[in-house]
Formats: sequence, structure tokens, C-alpha cells
Amino acid sequence: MKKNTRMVLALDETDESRALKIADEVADLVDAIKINWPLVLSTSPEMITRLSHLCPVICDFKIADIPNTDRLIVEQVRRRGASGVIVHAFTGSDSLSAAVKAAEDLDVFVVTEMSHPGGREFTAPLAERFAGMAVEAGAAGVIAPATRPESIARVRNIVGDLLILTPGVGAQGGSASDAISMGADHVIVGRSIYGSPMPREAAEKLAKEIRQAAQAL
Ligand code: NUP
Repeated sequence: MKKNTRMVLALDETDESRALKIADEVADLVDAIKINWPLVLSTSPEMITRLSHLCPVICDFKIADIPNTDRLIVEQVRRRGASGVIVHAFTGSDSLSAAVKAAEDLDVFVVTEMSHPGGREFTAPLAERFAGMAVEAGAAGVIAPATRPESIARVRNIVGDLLILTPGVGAQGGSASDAISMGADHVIVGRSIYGSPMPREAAEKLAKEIRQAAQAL
């Protein structure tokens, strides 16, 4: 995954024409577009392919199943033209390995700790273990929370050079610059961009904040 603007758009917009318009408007300001179930279910899996012509696409399907099902899902994500996929680690190392093996040239990102308040209950106590599993499985990177930037630093100590993508900026209360200062490679931003009346301006403002934080490292 290229590391240019260090920003990933979380396109959870469920109106198809608005989603495509926003993607088009901000594609040059982001390194990838992350799509999740809301957009895929409100349109079709074909959206993965359409967006991938514009920008690398990460499918945030948080895959969490038995090894064979993980493999089948990852194969379909690849077939649709995505560049990356997000998987859970709590299903165990066999499931995670099956996902990474099926991914081939697709980047697998493993959730360590979730960014919402409930993420403290089960994921936070196991975040470092999940990060270690990501390294062992040969994943491309991990997901760590911008809402608790100290967790990004802890995860960085474990994952070394693996990419850290961090959601939770803006609508969930996290700061893009804090996340970069604590070691994130990419900041994932959804509602602060697609929910804005001026998505491009919102993305430009965040891109500038990220650039300044990266320059200060
Ligand atoms: O821990 C996570 N937190 C999180 O918000 C893991 C995620 N994958 N996400 C996703 O990031 C979430 O599903 C949404 O697509 C995006 C954040 O969106 P927003 O809060 O910036 O609108």
C-alpha cells in the first residue's frame, strides 16, 4: 500500500451516487478507500471493482470465521479487485493463517483493539496478543485505535515495520495528528469526510494536519 497522503477514506455512505461522487472528489487525497458492509449491502459487491478503478480498495469485512470460510471470503474479495482486507484475530491463528495464505498479493490487516468504547471490554486486553498474531501470520498490517493513541504506540512496539492503520478520528473523538505522532502509518476517516457538506475541503484539511504531524516526527 502506498504511503503518500497517509489517509484512508472510510466510505460508509449508503447512497450510491453520493458515494461515487465523494470517491471521485477525494481519490487523489487518499492512499486507499476502505469500504464496509453498509456500502456493499446498499449497492452490490460490484462497488469494490468500480472503486478499485479509481483508487486501491480495502474491504473492511472484519472476517471472523473458520479457516475454510475465511479463505473463501478472501478469494472473492481478491476476485473483485480489492487491494486489502480486514480480518479479526480472535477466531485463532488457524483462521488468520488461512486468510493470509488465500490473500496472496492482497494486503491483510488484522484488528488489534477496536476504537469504540466497547473495544475496551474484549479487544483492548488482548490487543498486544492480536498484534503478535498478525506478525506471526505474515499480515501486511494492523488496525489500532486513534481514540486511544497510547495503544498505537504499544502495538507499534510489537509489529515493527508492519503498517498501522488507525480509525476513530473525528466523529469518534480521536485526533489525526496524535495518531500519526504515536506511530500510525495511515489515518482512516469516515464521517468527518463523507458526512461533510464539503467532503473535498474536509479531506484537504485533514490531509494538511496529517502532513504537518508527519513532518514533525
Ligand atoms: O476499531 C475499529 N474502528 C472503526 O471505526 C475498526 C474499524 N474498522 N473501524 C471502521 O472505521 C468503522 O467500521 C468505520 O468504517 C470507520 C470509521 O468511520 P468514522 O468513525 O470515521 O465515520
